[in-house]
Formats: sequence, C-alpha cells, structure tokens
Amino acid sequence: MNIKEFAQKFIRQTDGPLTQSLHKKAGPGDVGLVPGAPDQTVSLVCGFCSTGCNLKVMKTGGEPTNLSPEKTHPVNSGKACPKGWQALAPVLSTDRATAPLIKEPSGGFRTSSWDEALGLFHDELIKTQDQSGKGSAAFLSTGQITTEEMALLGSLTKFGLGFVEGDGNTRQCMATSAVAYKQSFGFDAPPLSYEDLKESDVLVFIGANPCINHPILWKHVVANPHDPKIIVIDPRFTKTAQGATEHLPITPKSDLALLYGVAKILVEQGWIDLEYIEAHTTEFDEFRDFVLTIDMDQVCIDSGLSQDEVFGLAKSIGSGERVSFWWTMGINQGHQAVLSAQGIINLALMTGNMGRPGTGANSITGQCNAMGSRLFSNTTGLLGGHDFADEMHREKVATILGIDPALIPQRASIPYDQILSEIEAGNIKFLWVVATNPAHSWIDPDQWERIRSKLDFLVVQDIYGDTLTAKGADLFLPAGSWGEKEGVMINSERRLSKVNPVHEAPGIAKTDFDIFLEIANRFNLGWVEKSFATPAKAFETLQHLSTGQPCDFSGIEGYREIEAQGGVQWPKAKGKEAVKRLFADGVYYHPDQKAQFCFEQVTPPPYLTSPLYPFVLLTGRGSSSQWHTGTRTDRSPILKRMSPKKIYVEINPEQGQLLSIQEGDRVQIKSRNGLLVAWAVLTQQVKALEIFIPMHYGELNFLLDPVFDGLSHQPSYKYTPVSIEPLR
Ligand SMILES: Nc1nc2c(c(=O)[nH]1)N[C@H]1C(S)=C(S)[C@@H](COP(=O)(O)OP(=O)(O)OC[C@H]3O[C@@H](n4cnc5c(=O)[nH]c(N)nc54)[C@H](O)[C@@H]3O)O[C@H]1N2
Ligand SMILES: Nc1nc2c(c(=O)[nH]1)N[C@H]1C(S)=C(S)[C@@H](COP(=O)(O)OP(=O)(O)OC[C@H]3O[C@@H](n4cnc5c(=O)[nH]c(N)nc54)[C@H](O)[C@@H]3O)O[C@H]1N2
Ligand code: SF4
Ligand SMILES: [Mo]
Repeated sequence: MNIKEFAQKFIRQTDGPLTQSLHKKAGPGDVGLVPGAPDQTVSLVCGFCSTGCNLKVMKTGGEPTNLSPEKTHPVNSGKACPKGWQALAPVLSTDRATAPLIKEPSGGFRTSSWDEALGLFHDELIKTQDQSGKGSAAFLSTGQITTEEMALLGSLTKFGLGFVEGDGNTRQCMATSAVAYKQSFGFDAPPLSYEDLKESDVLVFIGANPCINHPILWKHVVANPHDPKIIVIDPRFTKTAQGATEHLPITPKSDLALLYGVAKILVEQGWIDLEYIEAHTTEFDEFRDFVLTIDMDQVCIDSGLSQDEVFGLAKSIGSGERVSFWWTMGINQGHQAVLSAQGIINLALMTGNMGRPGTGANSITGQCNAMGSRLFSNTTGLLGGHDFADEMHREKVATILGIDPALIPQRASIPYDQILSEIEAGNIKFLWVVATNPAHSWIDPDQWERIRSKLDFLVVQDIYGDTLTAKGADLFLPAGSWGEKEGVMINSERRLSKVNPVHEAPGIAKTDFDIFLEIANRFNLGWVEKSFATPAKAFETLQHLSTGQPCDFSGIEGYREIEAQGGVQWPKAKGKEAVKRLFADGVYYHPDQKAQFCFEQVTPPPYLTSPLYPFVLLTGRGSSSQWHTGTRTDRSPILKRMSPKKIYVEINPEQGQLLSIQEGDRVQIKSRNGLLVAWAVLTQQVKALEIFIPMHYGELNFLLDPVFDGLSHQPSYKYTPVSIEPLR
C-alpha cells in the first residue's frame, strides 16, 4: 500500500462519530460549506511547514472525509509529504481540547464556561497590572496561526491591554534571517521564488535538510532540468546530502570561517561581479580588505575541510551562471548566526547572483506562517514591517486602526530570552502563551520550570489541553485548529495562501481569532472590532498596513484573488503585478537603495569540547513524519508508525566501536546541564566526535547550553559539548 492509499484509508476510518461536531457555528468567512451537501471540496494551504502546499479536502454530509494535494497548484502540483496527507488526523483527534480549564488549588483542572474563563483572564490581568504595572504582562506567540490572528493578538495586547513585551517562537527559528536581511537589504525580505530551485545551475544548501523538512520544496530541485551542481554543507550526511552532487561535512559552527575563506578566494581569483558590486552595494572595499586578511590554513582547521574542498566550493560559485544559496537552521541557530547568514548574502552580492532567475541568498522559512509572524506579530517590528521607534510609523498604524498614537509602545519588545529573564527577576508576572510549547522547545527548559513559580498567572492557548506547557497553566483556553479557521499564511517564497474551515472546533473551543475578539470585548476595546471584525475585514486592515511598505500587498483583490490564483506573492501593490523574485532591478530597501556588506571577526562557540565533554551534540528534525514537540503529529497513528518510537542518538559506527556501543544499546549522554538516556543508532550520517538527537523528544533540551546569537537573540540549539557512555 502506498502512502496515499494508507493515508486515505485512515482518513476514511476516522469519518463518523469522531468528526461529528458538537457545536455548529457559522463564521463570517465560511467558504461555502453547506452542511449535508455531498462531495464538496475546499482548498487550503497546509498548516505544517513553510513550503505552503495546497490541500484539497473533500466533504460529505458537511464533514471532512478525504484529503488530497491540489493537482494544479504552483507550489506542490499534486504532491504532499506524509504530514500533508495526514493533516486531518490531528484536527479530528478525539483528545482535542473542548472547553476552558481552570487550575484548582489542589493542582488539578476543572472545565469552565467561556464566561468564567474570560472573566478570570480579565480579573487576573487587571490585578497583576494594578499591582505591578501595565508592563508586567507579556505574551509568547507563534508562526503557526493565521496572519490575521497574529495581527489581532499583537494589536489587542500592545495597543489595548498595555503590554510592551511580546515575542514568539519565530525567535527560535527565523530571528537570525530577519535581522540579517534587515541589515543587509534594509528590510526583512527573502528574495526567492521556488522557480529558482529549478533554474539554478549551482545550488548551495547550508545547514538545511529540505529532503526531510521541506520535502515538496525539494521536489523543485529534483525537477531542475539543468543538471545542476547541488552542494550541501552540513556536518551530517543527511538525506539531502545523499541526494546532492557534493557534500561538504563541515565542522559544526565553522560556517562563518568557511564563508569568509570562500569570499577571499573569489576576490583573489577575480571571480566577482565588480559591475554589480559598484552599482548595487556598499562597503565592499572594507569587506574585501577584511577577507584578504583571512588565514586559509585556519579556515581549513576550523571547518575540517581540505584546501581543495574550499577552493572547489569557491570555484563552483565563481564559475556558475546562476548560483542560488539556501539556508535554514544550521545557520540560523548559532552563536554568530546573523553574521553567518550575512556571510552567505555577501557571496551572492559579490558574485552578482541576485535578482536573476536561479540566483539569490535565500533563507527557507520553517513554520507554515513564520513569514506572517515576521511581518505582523507586532513583536520585534510594528505591524506590517514598521518600526515601533519611528513616530511616523506609529502615526500611520494608529490612523489605520483608528486609535491614539500614544497607545503604541515606542520600542519593540525585548526578545524571548529576556522576557524569561524578566519573569525570573519578578518584573513580568502574567504570561499568555499562544500556539507554542516552550516547556519542550525552549533551549533552557529548566528556566521554563523556574519561571513557573515566579509567574502570578500563566494562560496557555492551544488545541490540546495536555501539552507540557498547558499542564503548567493557571488557565487553559481551547483553540480551533488549522482546518477550523479562515485566514492567510505566508510561505517561504512570500506567497499568501488561504486556510479555510473544513471542520468546526470541538466542544466549545473557539478559533484563536474569536478568543482574541472576545477578550477585546471583555476589556471594552471597541476599536478592535472595527479593524478586526472578521478575518476578511482583518485582511483588509493588513492590506492597509502593508501599503507603501516593501511587503505591500494592497493590490490583492481580497481573499477571492488569493483563492483563484493558488496564492499571491508579495509585493503586489495597487495596480501592479505580484513580484515573483525580489531585486530584479538591483534596488534594495536602504535609503541609498543599495545592499550592504556586513561582517565581523570569527569567534569560537562560548562552550567548547573538553576531555570531560568531548563530543558535539547536534539537534534538529529527525523525520518527515514528526513535527517539533509532537503534539500534532503524535495524534496520527500513521505518522506515529512512520516515526521512531523512542528517543535515539545517532553515533558514527567507528566511534561506537571505540566506545563499545552497539546498535540498540542504551547510551547515557551528559552535558554540563543535564543527562539523558537514548537508544544508539549507528550511522555514517554523523562523523566521529559528533552525535545527533532529534528535537522531538522532551528530555533533549535539558542538555543544551543556553547560548544565543548576540544580534538576533536566536538560541544556538546545535552545539553542545557532551560525553557519551554505554549503559549496561
Ligand atoms: N518533518 C518536519 N519538517 C519540518 C519541521 C519539523 O519539525 N518536522 N519544522 C519546520 C521548521 S519550524 C523549521 S525551522 C525547519 C528547519 O529545517 P532545517 O533547518 O532543515 O532543520 P534542522 O534539522 O533543524 O537543521 C538543518 C541541518 O543543520 C545541520 N547543522 C547543524 N549544525 C550545523 C552547522 O554548524 N553548520 C551547518 N552548515 N549545518 C549545521 C543539521 O545537521 C541539520 O541537518 O523545518 C520545518 N520543517
Ligand atoms: N533542540 C532543538 N530545539 C528546537 C529546535 C531545534 O532545532 N533543536 N528548533 C526550534 C524551532 S526552529 C522551532 S520553530 C521551535 C518550535 O517549537 P514549538 O512552537 O514549541 O513547537 P510546536 O510543537 O510546533 O508547538 C506548537 C503548539 O501550538 C499548538 N497549536 C497548533 N495549531 C494551533 C492553533 O491553530 N492554535 C493554537 N492556539 N495552538 C495551536 C500545538 O498543539 C503545539 O502545542 O522549536 C525550537 N526548538
Ligand atoms: S512539505 Fe510542508 S507544506 Fe507540503 S505537505 Fe509537507 S508539511 Fe505540508
Ligand atoms: Mo522553526
């Protein structure tokens, strides 16, 4: 049985009592769902990764009965990975949260009505803010709800409830790319189109494993007709590396040294595009002088690559006609992450590999709506890629929302790690966590446990009431999931696509959008209703907010056009066509319209291996059937069957032999922060002195060193010195 038949079989099996909604609620944006009518199909973008595949859900009798990928969609043309095929299973799961939960003095939870739950939310927030100041409340949000919901949450909290601090899990993921682009290009704008994957003659993937993590994006590489060179720079011999023409098994966290070394060779060999540099960039002379001082022997020592390998990489880049660079978490999660991303951007700029088909310095985003959160979560930037510190921007946003500009904070939020530190210091006492599971995913879960006792009140809003984070809540709010709501998500190529309801939230659960609106009502914030009455109205508001910005999508004819086109890429300003690939005209977003070379000295990771902790622990995604903390994918029996059952550690076979570790042995892994026991998998995918454990297991992050990039404050999840020994 192939995966398709497998998936369909399961979905048919779940039809029946499982899918019978307890409450019928017709949302204003419902897309033609007529209960009872047979054979309806509804199209919606996948709610897992940022590839943005479109899925078609078949409904019978008003309930979803089947799912298949959209055949003609430009992103996935009839394909989906296992998570896409199984997208309904987590929605239809019997253990969805169905009612609000309130923690009782005994420590247990009891269910409550919305009236009581929201009354408690109101009273506790007022109490905390009266005692400790308005700024003593904060939120942590996500890249996995709709853009309309993000903007509503960010506006409600910061302009209505007096919050100043609020960040999201995008900090763990995309903060590095956002800062790198902003500094280099003047705006956080991934330039790519998926067509570039097909049009390059040289593709360089750095710290990215799309075969597992963006499987359908990888299909565009496979479809490249130009017999391209595919170079993968990853410490591990991943599935992606196995599918490449060349693998450079770099020493972890030496990317910056390598990228500067490659830049030096490009300069020395004259493999650079001086015309492009002159016309479209600044600070190249300083960058050239800097890289000319780089010691190439040191580059080889740092990166673990030979002179030939480094030179070969430079030559491939220098001689390619259409070279594209693609990076993800191997770059974004590091102690010099922003500089490393900019090291990649510099290579694209100096070789003129920007703006043409098949080129670009392209950060692949992670979550389904990471790009939406970068523009509209109202955390590090003011709505629509604006700046909190800019008075004109505050006035523009205030005018659009019909509020007093004085309500808008004059600075961006402090980052995630500092919000947690402020909680530890007793300065933030009320925390609202929406659609993220930090008790598992945060780099320092011990810190998460510590802050629990420091908080007066923790609100967790999730689609399941039993996540690690939800278990620690004082108040739990049950949310409608993907497939139960309407709105827009923005994928890696800046494509806005629709999510649509195909099912109703179970019990009395409500969409995140409706929860936010009800909270606004509790606090009598009438202006919220004006700009965010419905998802469609909120989308119009987002369009106004985007007007005149690099991300201007005011020219989209509402939801209708997005649905008709299979998504629309930003920018699409009024009266203009949507732009497939950015910077075709060489015009960047800095005031001088030029891109900037950014660079700094290379520094080693703050904690290095030692005789006590001689191995480097790498972490990341383990399989295409597992999603992060597993709350959703673990609900699908099929995905569960496709996933490793228990925590495992990948060890090089020769290393295993040296340590007397055999396949299937229990192994103890210890760092200065903690220890865990995992099952050994011996594989050539990892080198000696490096081990890999997937992030999907809750005990992993207790081991990690809480190290952050200095510029983006993104955690460095991928480098922790550890020891390993077999347990007998
Ligand atoms: N199946 C599945 N797909 C997903 C997700 C999921 O949980 N499951 N999550 C989504 C999200 S939110 C994200 S952000 C993306 C992440 O997508 P990826 O970034 O592709 O995922 P990771 O496995 O975290 O890391 C990528 C690679 O970085 C390598 N690496 C580690 N350290 C270094 C280093 O120092 N240098 C270099 N060059 N490489 C290094 C790792 O070996 C790993 O193979 O995936 C998205 N897609
Ligand atoms: N060791 C290690 N740790 C890592 C990483 C790594 O590479 N290594 N990667 C980091 C990265 S890149 C990321 S993005 C983070 C991800 O970390 P998290 O965001 O903590 O992971 P998820 O499991 O995706 O959590 C999303 C939560 O939202 C809930 N949810 C889903 N849909 C909805 C919805 O519509 N509404 C509401 N209210 N809730 C919903 C889910 O049930 C789940 O509890 O992990 C980071 N942690
Ligand atoms: S590749 Fe990503 S967007 Fe496409 S089906 Fe899989 S998880 Fe969904
Ligand atoms: Mo991510």
